[in-house]
Amino acid sequence: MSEARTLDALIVGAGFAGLYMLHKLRQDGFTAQVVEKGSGVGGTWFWNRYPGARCDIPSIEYSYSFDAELEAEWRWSERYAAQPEILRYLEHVAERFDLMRDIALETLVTSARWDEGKGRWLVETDGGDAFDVQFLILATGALSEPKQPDIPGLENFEGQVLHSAMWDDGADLAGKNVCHFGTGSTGIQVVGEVAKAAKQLTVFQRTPNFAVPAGNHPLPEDYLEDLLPRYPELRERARTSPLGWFHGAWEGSAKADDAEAREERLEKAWKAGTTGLLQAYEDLLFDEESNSYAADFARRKIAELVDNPEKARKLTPHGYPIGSRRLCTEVNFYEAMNRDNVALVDVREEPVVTVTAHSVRTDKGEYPADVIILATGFDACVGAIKAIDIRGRDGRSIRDEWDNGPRAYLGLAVEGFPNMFTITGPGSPSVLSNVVVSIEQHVEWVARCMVDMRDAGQPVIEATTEAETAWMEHAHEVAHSTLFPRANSWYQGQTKDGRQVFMPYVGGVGAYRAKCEEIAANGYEGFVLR
Ligand code: FAD
Ligand code: N01
Repeated sequence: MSEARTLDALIVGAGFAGLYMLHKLRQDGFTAQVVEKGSGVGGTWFWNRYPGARCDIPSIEYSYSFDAELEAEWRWSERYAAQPEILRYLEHVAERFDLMRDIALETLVTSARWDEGKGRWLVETDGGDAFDVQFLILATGALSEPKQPDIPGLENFEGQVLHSAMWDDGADLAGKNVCHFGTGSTGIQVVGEVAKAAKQLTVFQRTPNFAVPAGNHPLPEDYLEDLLPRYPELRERARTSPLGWFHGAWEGSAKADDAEAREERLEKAWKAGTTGLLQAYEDLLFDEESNSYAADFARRKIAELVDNPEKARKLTPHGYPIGSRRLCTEVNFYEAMNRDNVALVDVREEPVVTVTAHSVRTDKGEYPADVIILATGFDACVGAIKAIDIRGRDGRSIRDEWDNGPRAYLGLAVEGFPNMFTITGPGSPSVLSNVVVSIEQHVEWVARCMVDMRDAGQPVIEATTEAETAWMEHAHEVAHSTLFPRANSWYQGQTKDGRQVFMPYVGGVGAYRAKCEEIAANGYEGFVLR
C-alpha cells in the first residue's frame, strides 16, 4: 500500500454524479479526486452498451443544467439520445471542465475506514492506492451493481454469456441462436434490436411489464434556438416538480371523466410517448380505480400490437398497478414479438430446468443457444455501496447495517458514518425522478454543507439516529400512501427478517428539495456538527 494521499474529498464513481461533484468541489476551493473502476467516464452510459440502449426522459431534460454555456453548445440529435451520444456528452463534460486530471480510471475502491481520532477517512483501492480524506462521497450509482440471476445450470453453458450492463462491444449476434433473460426496461430495449440480427431469439420472461411507446424522433437542427431562451424557466420547473420533469401530470381524476373522455385522454397521453401515460391524470399512482383505467387501456394496446394471441396473453401484465413497477418504454419490442424468429417463454408456466452446454432446457422443451443474454437488472440503490468494505464509527460495517434494511437521513447521510455522503442514496427521490435533476440537487447540497462546515470551523458532521429513523418512517408512510408498494419490484429492499423497505423517496423532487433547503437553513437540523 502506497503512502496515503491527503485530500479534502474522495469521490467514488465518474458518472453524472461524480463528474459534477468534482467540478463543484473544485469551484468551492476543495481538493478532490474521483476514483472510477471503469476504463472511461460516464457511469451508466459507459457500462450499458447493449444494442438499443437509450434514455427515456427527453435528453433536453436528462442533461446537466448547471452551466448555461454547456447547454448552449451541446446539440442532441434525437428526443431520447442513444447510449453512444450520452456517453459522448459526458466525455465532453469531463474534457470541457478539465476533470480528467483528477480522475483515476480502472481503479476500484475496496475499503474505507473512519478514524474517529483524526476525523478522517482512510480509503483504499485495488491498485494499492490510499487516500486520507476528510469527506467520502459515494457517487456509486443506484443502478450500477449488476445482478447475477439464479438460473439453474448457467455454469454449464459453453457459448457466450452477455450481461446487458457489461456488454462486449465485439459481440456479433448475426445468424446466432440467442436465449435472452429479462424483460425490464433493459430487456425490452435489447430484444427489439437483437431480434433483427439473431437467427432465432427465445425470450424468457418472468414478470410481464407494462411498456409504452417511446415516441422517439430526430430533433430539428434549430431546436436549440427556440429552447435556449426558455431553458432557465423549464429547468426551474423541473427542480420544483414531483418527478424532476419540465411538465407534471395533467389535472383531474380518471374517475371524474366518462368512458369516452377518459379513452380520449389516455390515447393522447399514450401518443405523447415516454412515461406520459402515467401523467394522464394526477391520481393514477394513488387511486386503485383510476389506475385500473390506465392499466386496462395499456392491456388493450398490447392486444392490438401483438398479433399472436398466445404471445399477447403472456405479455399482458396482471396483479399489480401500472406504474408501481418502473414503466418501460419501447421502440420495437412488440414489433419484435411479431417476428417468426422470436419465441416467448413464460418461466412461471414453463420453468427452466437447466442450462446445458448449448441450450436452455425447460420442463416443456429445449431451446438451442449459441449466446445467452442476461438483462436481469441490478442490486438497486444499495449494491454498489455494500460492495465496498466501509467501516464507520466503532468499526461498524455498512454491509451489516444495511442487511437489516437500508437507511439514510434524506438519502444523503448515514448515522454511524460521519462525513460520508451518498449521492442519490436510499431515501432520496433518485430512481423515481429524472435522476440528473436529483443528482444536481444532491451535489449542490453536499458542497454547500462542506462550505458551511469549513466556514464554521466544524470539521465533522453526522446524522442523528432520531433524524434518520424519523426520515425513514416518513418515507415509508409516503410510499404507503401510494400504489407503489403494491408491486414486487426492485424499488423494494429486503431486510434479513423478510420485511420490505421501499427505497426511493416518493414525496416528490420539489418537496424533497424544499425539505433539504430547510434543514440546511436551520443549521443542519438532524445532524450533529462537531
Ligand atoms: P452511475 O452512472 O451508475 O455511475 C456510478 C459509477 O461508480 C460507475 O461508473 C461505477 O463503475 C462506479 N463505481 C461504483 N462502485 C465503485 C467502486 N467501488 N470503485 C470505483 N468505482 C465505482 N435515469 C433517468 O433519469 N432517465 C433515464 O432515461 C435513465 N435511463 C437509464 C438507462 C439505463 C440502461 C440504466 C441502467 C439506468 C438509467 N437511468 C436513467 C438511471 C441512471 O443510472 C442515472 O440516470 C444516472 O446515469 C446515474 O448516474 P450516477 O453518476 O449516479 O451513477
Ligand atoms: O432491470 P430490471 P433493468 N429468470 O430489474 C428478470 C433503468 N433503465 O436492467 O421482474 C427470468 O427492471 C426480471 O424478472 P422479474 C430503469 O430505472 C432505464 O431492465 O424479477 N427472468 C426482470 O424482468 C429500470 O427500471 C432504461 O420477475 C429473470 C429483469 O430480469 C432499471 O434501470 C433502460 C430472472 C430485470 O429487470 C433496471 O432495469 C434500462 C430469472 N432467473 C434501464 N432474474 C430506459 O429506457 C431476473 N429476471 C431509460
